[in-house]
Amino acid sequence: MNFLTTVVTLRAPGLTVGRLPLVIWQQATAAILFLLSVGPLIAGAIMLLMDRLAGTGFFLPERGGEPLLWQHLFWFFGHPEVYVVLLPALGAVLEVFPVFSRKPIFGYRLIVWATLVAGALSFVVWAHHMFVSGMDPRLAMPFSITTILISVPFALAVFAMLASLYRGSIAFELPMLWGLGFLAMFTVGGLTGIFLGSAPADIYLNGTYFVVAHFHYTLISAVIFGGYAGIYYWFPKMFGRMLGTRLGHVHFWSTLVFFNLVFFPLHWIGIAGMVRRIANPLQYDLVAPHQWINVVSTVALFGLILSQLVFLLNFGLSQWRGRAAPGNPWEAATLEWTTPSPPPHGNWGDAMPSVERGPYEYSVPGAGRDWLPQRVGAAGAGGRS
Ligand SMILES: [Cu+2]
Repeated sequence: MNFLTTVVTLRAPGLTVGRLPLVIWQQATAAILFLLSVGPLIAGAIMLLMDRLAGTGFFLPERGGEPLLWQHLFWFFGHPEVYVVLLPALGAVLEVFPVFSRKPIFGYRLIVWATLVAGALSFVVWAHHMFVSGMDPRLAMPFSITTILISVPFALAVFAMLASLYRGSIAFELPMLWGLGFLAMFTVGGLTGIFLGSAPADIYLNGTYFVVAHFHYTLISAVIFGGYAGIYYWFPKMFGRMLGTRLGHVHFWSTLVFFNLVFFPLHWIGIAGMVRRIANPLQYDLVAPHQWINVVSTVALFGLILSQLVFLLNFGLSQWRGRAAPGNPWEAATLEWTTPSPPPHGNWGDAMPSVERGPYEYSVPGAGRDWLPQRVGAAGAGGRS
C-alpha cells in the first residue's frame, strides 16, 4: 500500500505515468500482485488454524473437507509471490542497463506491457505446481498452456534487455556486471521453467532437484544478482561514498562461480532422480552413484556464503573510507541522480524538480547535461499530473 500510494500521489510535476522509470513500474506491479495474492494465503492459514483448534474440517476428508484446497490456496499465493520477489530486482537491472550501455532502454512500453501481462497471467498458472498432486488431470492442459504463455512476456523483457545492449558502448562497471549476471542466470532459469511447465515433463521432474535448480536460477538469480546490481548502483546515492571496486570484483566473480557450482549440478542429480525434502537418509542410497554432485554443491555453498562476507566487509569499509561520491557518478539519466549524494531531507531540499522528458531519453552518447530538470516551484506543489 505504501509503495502504491507513493507512486500514485508523490510523483514530481511532469512525472507522468508514461515517464516513470521501469524500476517503479516493476515495484508497483509487484505491490499489486502481493496485495491480491496474500489474501487467499491468510484465509487459508486461518482455515488451517480453525481445523486444528476449532473443530472445522476445511482440509480434512473425514469431516468432508478437501486436502488439495490447501495446496490451491497456497499456490494461488505462491506463484504471484515469485514475481513479487523477482520484479523489483528485474527493475533494478532495467535501470542499470541503459546507463552502462549509454543507450536508451529498448522497448520501454513493451517492457511495461510485458510486466503487466505477466502480472495478470501469474494468477492463472498456480496449478503447475500440482500436476501430480491428485487434482483432476484434465486441469493439466489449461495450466500448461498458461504457464508456457507466461514465458512470452518474460522472453520479451529479456530480448528488450539484449536489444538495449546491442551496439551500446558497454561499460563493465560493477552494477553492469551484476546486471549481466542476472540476465545470464535468469535466462537459464527461464528455459528450465518451460520444461517444468509442460505437464508430461513435470510428471517426471516434479519434486526432484531439477525443480530446486530451476527456481534458484530464477528467484535467487534475481535476489542475488539483481539485488546486488541495485545495491552497487545506488550505493553512492544512498551513502555519498563509492563502493570499493577491488573487493567488489572479488565479490562478483566469486559469487558467479560459486552460484553456478552450487546450483547447476542440481539439474543433473534431479534428472537422475534425487527428490527434495528427504526425511530418511537411506533415500540417498538411491542416488549413490551421483553423490559426488551433492558434495560439490555443498562445498561450493560454503564458498558462496564466504563470498558474501567479502561484500559485507566492502560495504562496511566503503561507508567509512570509500571515495566521496559526486551527485551523478555513473552519468545516469534518471531523476534521483540530480540530487546530491546522499540526498538531503526531502531529496531536493526545498525545490521540486519538474520533469519534461522520458526516463531514459538522455542517456545517449555525447548527451550533455542540459537534461537536468528545471527546479521550479516549492516542495509540496503536488505530484500529480
Ligand atoms: Cu509457479
